Amino acid sequence: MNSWEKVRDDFPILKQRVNGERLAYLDNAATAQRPTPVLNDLLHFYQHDNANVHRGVHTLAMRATEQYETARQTVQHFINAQSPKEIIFTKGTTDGLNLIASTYGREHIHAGDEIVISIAEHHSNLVPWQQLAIEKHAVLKYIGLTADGELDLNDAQQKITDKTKIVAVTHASNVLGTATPLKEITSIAHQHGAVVVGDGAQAAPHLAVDVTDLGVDFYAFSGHKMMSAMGIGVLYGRQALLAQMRPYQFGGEMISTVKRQSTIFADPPYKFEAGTQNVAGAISLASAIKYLDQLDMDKVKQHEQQLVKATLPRLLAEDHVTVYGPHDPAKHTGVISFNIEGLHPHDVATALDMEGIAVRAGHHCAEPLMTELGTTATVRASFYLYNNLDDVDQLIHGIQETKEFFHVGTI
Ligand code: 7TS
Repeated sequence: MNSWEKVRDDFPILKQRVNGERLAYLDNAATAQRPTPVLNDLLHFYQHDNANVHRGVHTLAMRATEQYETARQTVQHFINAQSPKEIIFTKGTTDGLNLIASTYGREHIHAGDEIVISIAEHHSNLVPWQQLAIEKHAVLKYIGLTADGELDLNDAQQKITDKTKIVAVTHASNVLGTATPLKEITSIAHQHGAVVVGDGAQAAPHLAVDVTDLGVDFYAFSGHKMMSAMGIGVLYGRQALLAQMRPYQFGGEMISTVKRQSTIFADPPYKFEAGTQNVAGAISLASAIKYLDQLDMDKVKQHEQQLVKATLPRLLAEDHVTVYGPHDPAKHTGVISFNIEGLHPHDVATALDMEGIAVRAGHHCAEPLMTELGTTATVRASFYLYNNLDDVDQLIHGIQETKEFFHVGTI
């Protein structure tokens, strides 16, 4: 058994049968599964150390606080931030992006200013900027795609101008399976004095992220897509920017002193963490990061690459199947979107589910991208570190069975 097959043993959920078939879990872009060590760490926290953080001097409170703050450092090292003060725990990517739009965005965007995003954005990195633009009478501009479905750097050069105050782009698309040139975009944006927000929801779980090397000002991602509990995420922000920003929410734990008519806020990151936090979630995220670090992020990326290499040519060789995004496996993350001619993606996903294959169908919270691709929905298979060639075979076989069942191409 190779080491990746051993990894599968850490995921008992994968051992079940679904509709009488072996489970091929290929909906990792929506959420990943959790390995036993992460589940054990969660259980251990609740069984031994559960207490609220930063509030008590009793032993359990101190233990919980120490684990929470150690988790912050684990995240800091994982994305190579300069300080743990740059790591804000959030509910997830959506929460982090809304935080920036509501704080930095509200303060710095004025009438006539430009916000630049890409046409490939998930609604989480689109609607907050769109609504901010409406509120402030600013202009929302979209960077387009190349014919291959990659983010068009030439168009980015055109769209980002001296009027641009914020550039917010995804680091990897949840539909097209492309990683974007975030570092290059950051460099263009900085030449024009704009700040850059990276959406790392589909990148942080799958490739080594270095926020210092990327040069981004903000970077958001979700724990649940990288094997932690749900309801925990991270917003990285450069310390100098966080220090100037107003808080997102007000309440307990985010203050230094409160008087009847005024409040002095705590320093970052605490200024942005109002109320009781998801302590167990943060601990589980640190546990998931340890698990990923042991496997090595570059190897995780290579493993997913191998699976895409095994899948894409077979999918492209299928009659009546349209594949979206680049056809070159080397340009792919572990996400593949496709359609079968004449079939609604939901029917395809239901048929595949009968074969034990879990995929997602729909617009994937990227409706403007769907319009750009000339469709309303796609089927999406997305890999993670525990997937293997049996999953690939099962997917291809499932697609063939589905075509046969619906008589695709014969009527
Ligand atoms: N950004 C991208 C690129 C995403 O793929 C997602 C979630 C989000 C932001 C939002 O993350 P959340 O954890 O706050 O929900 N994407 C998907 C998906 O593709 N299918 O289900 C969720």
